[in-house]
Parts: sequence; structure tokens; C-alpha cells
Amino acid sequence: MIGDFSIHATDGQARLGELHTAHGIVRTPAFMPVGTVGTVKSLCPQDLRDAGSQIILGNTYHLYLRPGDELVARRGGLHRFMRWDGPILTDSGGFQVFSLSGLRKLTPDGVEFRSHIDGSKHLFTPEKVLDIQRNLGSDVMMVLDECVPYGADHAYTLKSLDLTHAWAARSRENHAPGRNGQLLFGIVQGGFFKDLRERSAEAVCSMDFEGHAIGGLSVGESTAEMYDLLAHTAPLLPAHKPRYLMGVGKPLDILEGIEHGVDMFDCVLPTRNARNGTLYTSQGQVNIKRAQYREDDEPLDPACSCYTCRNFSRAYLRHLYVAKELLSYRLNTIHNVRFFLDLAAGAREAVAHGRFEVYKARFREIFQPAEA
Ligand code: PRF
Ligand code: ZN
Repeated sequence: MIGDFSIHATDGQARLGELHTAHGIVRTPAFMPVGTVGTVKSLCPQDLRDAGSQIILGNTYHLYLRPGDELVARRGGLHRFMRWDGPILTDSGGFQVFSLSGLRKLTPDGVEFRSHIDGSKHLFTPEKVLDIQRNLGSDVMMVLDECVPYGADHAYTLKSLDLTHAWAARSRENHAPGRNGQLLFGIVQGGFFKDLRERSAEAVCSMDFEGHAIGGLSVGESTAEMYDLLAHTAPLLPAHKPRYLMGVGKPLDILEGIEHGVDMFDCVLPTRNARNGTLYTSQGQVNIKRAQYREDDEPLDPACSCYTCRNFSRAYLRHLYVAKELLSYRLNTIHNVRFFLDLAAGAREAVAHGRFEVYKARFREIFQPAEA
């Protein structure tokens, strides 16, 4: 049944699961490539399938502003519009309003903001962002939340948290479990205060969401601080529902999340870094613009079976990058997305065989020394 989440194996707190959505099953732990405006930048849906993507992420904020969620609805929804027939999760817009738009005003009703595109004024309420996500037709919708900036004090974070919880309650009221086959996930916030994380987990997890996200991490804190809060928060979320760590992260961050029982991840790192020439390989990070690759005829990563690695040399990839050719974006993105999807697939395999610790240790050796 849509919304069912079954766990097939565990290894410590790490889990191997399956989430049933209206557009198919997502095997977890899962990485979701980011397709902000209805495209995972430079890739076709076929590329995403070839790379092994099960589910992709879209953004309410961007699609509402352009081309407009009603226009998308008239085209049959986001799946049909962009020709991706697998599951889609849409973020609520809360985070993007805070990170992208100018001049925001928080009120109990919602958040007023100006478009980063044309400066026009808009209001997001908990109900409005669900209307937008229903127009888009995503499989998993996220509630409106406030991601408090890093460094916010306890008083500010508490006040924000109570607003986020009131919005979560209104969201659940607005979207009954199972409506249109669209799942609704709640978001735990609470900044960098453990008592507030506990308060948030208790409130959000009492609202009968189909899954729970951990928001507010990877916002400028140190890795040690993020791991500390993650370790404290993840076990507070009910084990029988999917857990999603929003906007995280580097390969080691994802493995850390999996180790603490997180099931879903999204991050712009593979796609954004692909476009600036930072590539993830089984031997660590490669900066493809470096002169040492000028006449290097080896594939980018001999251990990778993506289209890029099967067909092209490092010398060619460096040339495309230096010449700012469009194909550079595409070939680099194909590889980086594959790397993150393989990372998650490898984790599933490792959990299934009780070998997750060894799997993680291998990546720690490769990525610990220097990682951007
Ligand atoms: N809230 C929402 N989306 C997000 C975040 C959040 O806290 C983050 C934080 N890493 C990324 N994306 N709604
Ligand atoms: Zn590759």
C-alpha cells in the first residue's frame, strides 16, 4: 500500500528498507539527486535511470515562481511535464525562502518573501505550500518549516520551533493521511540544542506523518557538531517510519546518517561539484582541471561503470572543462550522480550482509584526509 515502509534487514542502527509510493518502491538507504526546477541540471530522465536513480527531489519554491505550479498542473503534473515517471519528493519551500529570497517576514500565518527572480511579493502558508505540492503531484510532500540559521540562540530557536510545530499541525490537518496517494513528511528542527531537538521530535512524531525529516543541519556548523546532533536526534524518530536527513551531504556524512538509522538523503554536492570540476571517485576527490590530467588517457574512475567512465579519458574531461564546453557539465554530472547512487546502493548491500561498518571504514580512508 502507498506509504508502507518495510524494513528487511538491520545492521546496528542502519536499516535496509522499502518505501512504497504512487510511482514505485524506493529501496533505502536512498540518495535523491536534486532536480530543483524540474531537471537534474544537465541530465535527461534516461540518464537518471541509467545512473540508478530511484527518486529525485524537486523544489516547491522554484517551481511555484517559475513556471508556476498551476501551469505544471495543466500539463498533467511534474512527472508528466519533465517525463520522469519515478517517485518525486518536493521540499516545502521553507528552506529556500530563507536561503534565496530577499526580505522575508515571518508571521504566525506563514512567511512573506520576495522572489529572487523578479522581486515580486508572495506569501507561503502551510496550506499554500501543500496546494502547490498537490499541483505538482509529488509522491512525498514536505511541511513548511523554519530552518533556523546557525548561531541562533535558545530563545530564538524555541520561538521558531513552536511556530514550525504549529505549521506542522496545520499541514497534517490540511492533508489527511493517504490523500491523493501523496505522502506527507514532518520536519524536526530545534537548532543546535538537544532539549529543543527532543521537544521537536516529540511534537512532530505525534502528528502521524508518513515519515520524518531532520532539518536544520549542515547549515554552517562543524562536522563534529552535526554528527553530535544527528546521533542525538535520529534515534528519537519512530523506527517503523522512514527518516530523511535534509540537504546532507558529503559521502562520509551520508554514511554517518545511515549508521544512525537515516534512510533518505538529498544534496546538491554531486551535481554542483560536477559543474565546477570536482569529481568523486573510488580513490577520493579529483579536480579535473589540474594540469596532471592533461594527457591522462585513463578513465576518470576505473572502478566506475557510468557512461562517462566507460567512454572518455581524464584528458578529454579536462579539455572539456577547460574549454567550458557544455558536454563537460553533462559528463561530469553523469559520473558524480552515479557515485552518490552507488554509495547508497553499496550501503544497502552492506547492511543486508551485516558489513556496514567495514563498508563505511573503507570510505573513511579515502575521504577523511581532504574533502570539500
Ligand atoms: N528544511 C527544509 N528543507 C531543507 C532543510 C531544512 O531544514 C535543510 C537543512 N539542511 C535542507 N533542505 N524544508
Ligand atoms: Zn563514472
